[in-house]
Amino acid sequence: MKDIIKAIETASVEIKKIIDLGDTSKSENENSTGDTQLKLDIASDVVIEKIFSEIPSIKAIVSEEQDSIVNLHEDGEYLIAYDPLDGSSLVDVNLSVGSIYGIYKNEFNAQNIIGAVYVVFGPRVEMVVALDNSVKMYRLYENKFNFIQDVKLNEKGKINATGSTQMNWAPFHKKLVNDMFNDGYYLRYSGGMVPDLHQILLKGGGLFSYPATTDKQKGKLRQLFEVFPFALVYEFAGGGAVDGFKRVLEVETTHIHDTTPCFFGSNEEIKRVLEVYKNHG
Ligand code: FBP
Repeated sequence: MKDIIKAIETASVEIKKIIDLGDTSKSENENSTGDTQLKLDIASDVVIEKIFSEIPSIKAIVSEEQDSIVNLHEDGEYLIAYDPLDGSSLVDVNLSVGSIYGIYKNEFNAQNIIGAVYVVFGPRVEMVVALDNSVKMYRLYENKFNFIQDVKLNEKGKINATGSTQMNWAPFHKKLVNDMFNDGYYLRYSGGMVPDLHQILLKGGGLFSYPATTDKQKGKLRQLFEVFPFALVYEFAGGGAVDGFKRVLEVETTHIHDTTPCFFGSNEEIKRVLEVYKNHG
């Protein structure tokens, strides 16, 4: 596992250079879910695949930017699903973005995720590693990631990060969100999943929601690359992650690019979501 974390550190130093110097324009290509790929997405993906291809313990990888699984080392122990540069469309407006990695064993599904790493490219570059029921944060300084702190969520927070298009919200979801604002929660939503979830983790708690909507019945965020890794981080940090009705780590995956509605937060907020949604199953 140490070689995988080291590989992610190396890739992140390279991706930081791509973000600083790279071309933020659109490429000619579309990924398998029909999104036009930015040149930054492709450049970051190439860096990660090259570095992972040299790690013997990695059996196979799958990228959000690619259609299918890439087999690397037959005797490898781990499978890695990753989003090379989540929220990449925010780079040209100089907002924070991130890379997300889910580390699986035997199969790409929620039951087999054993570790997660995400890297925030913001005013500072920070890496958060969730392994063995603990969550640790590191910060990049002079090409080296230094340990900063253990990350733990409080039982209840103050942040409300409300994803997706409000006009397509179910009335009961709109009520949930508004009731939280009326209870004094404050809005913090950049449109970048990585910095938005990082803020809630470091500010002690709250709720990030990307629900099912009338236009996206299965939500937007991808299970293997985005949702399951952050679910492991939030659970190991003492919070929770649900799809509205159950732990998101009980969601079944039938296709590598499946999406799911998702809610990440401290325990009080997760209970509140389950309470509201249970009557609307
Ligand atoms: P990409 O994987 O295509 O970057 O999309 C993911 C994302 O940008 C998340 O980072 C963010 O939370 C969400 O989509 C924003 O979606 P919306 O603009 O619909 O709220």
